[in-house]
Order: sequence, then structure tokens, then C-alpha cells
Amino acid sequence: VNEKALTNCSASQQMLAKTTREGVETAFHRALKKKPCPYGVGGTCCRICYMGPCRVSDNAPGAATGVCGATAETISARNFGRMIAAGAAAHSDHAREVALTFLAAARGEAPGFEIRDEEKLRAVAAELGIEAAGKNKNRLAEEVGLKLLAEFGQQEGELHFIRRAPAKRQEVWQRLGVVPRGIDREIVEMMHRTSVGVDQEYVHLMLHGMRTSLADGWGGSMIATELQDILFGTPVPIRAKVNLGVLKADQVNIIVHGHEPLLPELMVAAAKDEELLLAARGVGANGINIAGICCTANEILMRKGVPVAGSVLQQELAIATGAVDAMVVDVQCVMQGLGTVARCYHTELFTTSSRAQIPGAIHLEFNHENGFEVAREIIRRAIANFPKRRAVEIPTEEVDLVAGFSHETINYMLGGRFRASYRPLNDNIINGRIRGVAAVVGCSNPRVRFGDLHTTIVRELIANNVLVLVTGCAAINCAKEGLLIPEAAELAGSGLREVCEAVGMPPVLHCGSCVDNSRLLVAGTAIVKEGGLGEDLSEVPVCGCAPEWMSEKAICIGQYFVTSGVTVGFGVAFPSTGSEKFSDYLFGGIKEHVGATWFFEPDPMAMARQIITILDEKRKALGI
Ligand code: BF8
Repeated sequence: VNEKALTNCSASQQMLAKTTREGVETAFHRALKKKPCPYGVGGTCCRICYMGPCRVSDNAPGAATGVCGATAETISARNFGRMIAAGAAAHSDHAREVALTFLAAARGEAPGFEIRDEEKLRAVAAELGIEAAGKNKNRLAEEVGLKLLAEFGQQEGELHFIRRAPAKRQEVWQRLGVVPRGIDREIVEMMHRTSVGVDQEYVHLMLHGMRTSLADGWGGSMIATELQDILFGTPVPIRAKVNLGVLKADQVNIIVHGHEPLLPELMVAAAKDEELLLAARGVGANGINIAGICCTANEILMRKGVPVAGSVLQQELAIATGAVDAMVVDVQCVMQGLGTVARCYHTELFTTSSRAQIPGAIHLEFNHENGFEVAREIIRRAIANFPKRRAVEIPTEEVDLVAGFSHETINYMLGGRFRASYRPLNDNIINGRIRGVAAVVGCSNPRVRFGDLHTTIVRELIANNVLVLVTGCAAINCAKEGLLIPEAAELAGSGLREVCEAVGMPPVLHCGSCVDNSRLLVAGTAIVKEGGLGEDLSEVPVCGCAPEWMSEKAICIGQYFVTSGVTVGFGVAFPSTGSEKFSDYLFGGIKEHVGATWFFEPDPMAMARQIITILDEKRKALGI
């Protein structure tokens, strides 16, 4: 393989060369061998019943419909709707687990967990209409937990955080009839409508897709973010390190990977335990080093400054260093290939969620009652595994970053001397120092040059005075290229640079994990509410993109941004392109409904230019 063609990350190139040499297969190797199905890529492979499966194409003679008569637009809209539902389910089931632990913590039934951010708890309680007077934090947290947990199974009414959106946006949703009633309900209805012989009108299908996406963005994901903040602390700017060089040859290395920060939080605490440190020294290690991968990494980075070993495509490469004594996974974005790769080295792979097991992994199930015990047991086993290392090769890349830009932090940091507010940000957008705000988010995908699209786009955007917000694997990839430190302001255009230098902030702000994309909705809304940049999210010069996406969750996130009025660009390939009609709707017609569209652009420079054009159009419409 040509490592340089596969990624811009030199540490990953080194590990790719190593795995190739050693005959170990990774996602990169498998992607080279496997060509995507051309029908599936465009969204027109239908396998919801067994009169088929049917491959349908607008262009292929005799293949215009499936056996049931379903057209390309119906099939691609159904598939798209199911991707939204799956993404919403993933984020929201994560949120449910957090809510259950939150509730147990409030009741004193979750050893190691406690309510840490009482200020945010009181703010959220007030928002939910919960009387706080005379209640201690645990009593109040119990009521908040119960109220938000009820939103999963709610059948009628509206999700509470929907009311956070600008009034004008809420009117749009009311008019379209897409205000979500209950989180689970919308996901189930999406599955029902897309089963054989139900909803077969693509716009009608997509309206429910929008409702389901809102149940994630302003529902499940937002609940996850808010409860995690209250439980573990709202992030504030914090310095840390990123890339495979954070693994230490002389320490017990444990990688936490997946999405829910529950067990990882306890592992970070347990790794400081004197008895375990002594045991580590007993096997010749100089300490216990916890590092993260994927969104688990982002969660404990944002709140604890725990080092990040890498993003999604580095999970197998990390093991290939031969220095990972244990890898601990829970849910989402965990490759089955890990089981095979771990067997090639000495790494012990632990699955810990009741919802996910992997062949070859040791299953040690975490729940909120036994969390500390599971954390300690895994660390003990990692220590015992340390002497079994064979050849170790750790790349030296270890880059500085600053993370921790919650909405609260942005508010405080950009605020004037006397009060926290978005006023200075709005003023800098109005006066043109900042051209607009772009979110660069989402996964990496071995179908495109890993990390290169994120960083190319971000470099071009900041050079053109666009303030960039990053989350998920995009954030990790940008951090690896040194874009998340205040010194990166040197790469920014003069206006953005001036603002960054005045505040002492990087031009690219790490806002957290993928559920934390909900922070971006809140930040966007704060811009609207501050005034001077229109009355709705669709009027503000903001735009989003996920140039290296691969997950169904990314489609759901993209859709809730579009439904919220923010135009979103995706790279790689787009799962509607097998149907002209459905693509025309997503890339155009949908604007009449929500004031924003999707766009597809696989070339990173063209993507950056398109984002800048969109921001400029918004500025023009606002007369600024
Ligand atoms: O939720 S960015 S590859 S890790 S899906 Fe997965 Fe994509 Fe990474 Fe986090 Ni988000």
C-alpha cells in the first residue's frame, strides 16, 4: 500500500507500513480490496422485503422500479430515513444510559459518580420548570433526570429543549408538523413508515426524517450533553496532547474507545489509585497511562485533558504499536477488526456494554453499581499484560492542543469585561473581522485520504477569516495538525487572527464529541438571540460540513442541522445520488421547507469555497 496516499497523518503512515509488513489487515487494507456497491452508494438498493432485494436506477433500462413498484426516489428516501433513525437511536440510546446513571448518581446508587456542576443543574432545572427552592442538588438532579428520561418514551406533546430554538425556527417546525413528540416514538415511526408497503412519497418520508433528526439534535444528543456536563463538569479550556505518540513505552497503556464517558471517567480516576500504581511498578512500568480514541476520547479530553491516541481510523493502528496493554470499548464506531488485530499483538480487548460484544474480546460488563470494580479489574489485567509485550514501535508524533469549548465557555471567553455574552462575536461577524462560522465535524473514512480533507478545508476556512468549530473525529484530525492551539492564529486571515489574538483562543474551537454537536445548535441560537444577525438560524452566516463522513449518525446530525436551518455539505459519496428526484429535493427543494439544504462536494478545496460562498450570501442578505 502507498501509505502517503492513504493519509496525511505521518504516525498513521508509519503504523500502516508496519501492519503491511507484518501481514496485519486494517480498515485501510480492506477498503482497497472492497469496491462499494454502486447501487448502495447512491441509496437505491432496497432490501426491506424479500420480493427483492431490488437494485433500482433512474438510468438503467428495466430497473426503474423494484418488484413492488417502488421508484428510486422512494427507495433512496426510505434508506435515508432509516439512516436518520439509526443515527438518532445511537445518540439517544447513549443519552438514555447517561440519564439512567445520572438518576442513580442522584439517588446515591452509583459509586464514583456525583453531581459536579450544580450551577448548570440549577439552570437546566429552571428551564424544565422544576421548582428548585429548598431542594439539595441530589433531590433536584433526581427530578431533572426523571423529567428528561420521560422524554424517551413520551407519546404526545413536545420535547422540552425544542423551546431553546429561535422562535422563528420553532414556527417553521410547527408549520411543517415536525416537532418531535418523544424520542423513541419518532425513531419507531421512521422504522414503521419505511417498512414494506407503508409511506411511499419521498417528501412525506423526509418530513418524518426531519422530525426524527430533531428528536436527536434537540433531544437525545442534547440530553446526553447536558446531563454529562452536570455529572462530570461543564468543559472549560484545557491543554492536552494528541496522536499515537501519547502512548508510553515505559507505562501501562490503556486505551478507552467508543462513546459513553461513564466507565472511562471511572478509569481515569482509578488509574490514580496508589495500590494500582504500586502494582504497575511491580511489573516494571513507570505508571498507568490512559488515552482515548473516537468520541470517548473527546469526552474525557474536554473535561479532564486526558490524551487522545487518535480518531476512528487509528483504532487498529494503535494496537499495532504493540504498546497497548488493554483496549476498553463500549458502543459505536468500534470495528470488529479490532478482535483480529488484537490477537496479532499482546493487547487484551474488553467489551463493557450490555449492548455490544465482539468475537475475541473479553466481556466485562459495566453498570453504574459496579463501575469502579470493573475499572479496577481492567487496569489490573492491563498491568498483568504489560510484561507480555513483544516488539514495541510507538510513533513519536504527540501534538499540543486546547479543547473544552462548551457553549458556556464561548459565552464567557468572548464576553465583554463585565458580562458573559455573544455580543463581541456578533459584532466581529457584523464588522467583518469574522466572515462567518463553520462547523467541520464527523468521521474519517478510508475511501478518502484520512485526515487530509478535514485539515485542508479548515486551513482554507481560517485563512479566509471563518471561525471554525470542530467535534468528533474531525476535531482529533485537526488537533493532530496543530490547528487547535492559539498559535494557529498565524494561519488565519487578518480579521480572525486579530480576534483570536485579543482573546487568546485558537481559530479552531474543539466543542466536543458527536453528541456535543448539540452545543453548536445552542451556540448558533445564542448568536441569533444576541441580535443583529437575523431572527433565525437560516439567516446567520453559519454552515456545516462532514467531508470524511461514514456513519449513519453523521447523516442524522447533518439532517438535524439542515432541519434547523443550517446548510450542510458532505464529502466521500452521497446516499441519494441514485435518484435524481430525491437528490433534487435534498440539494434544493428542501430549502422551501426549512431554509437550508444539503450539498455534496468530494473535493476539499471546492468544499471550502462553497462554504465561503454560502457565508457570503448570508452576509449579503443581512446587508453586512
Ligand atoms: O460519534 S465522528 S467515526 S467516533 S460517528 Fe464515530 Fe464518526 Fe468518529 Fe464519534 Ni461521530
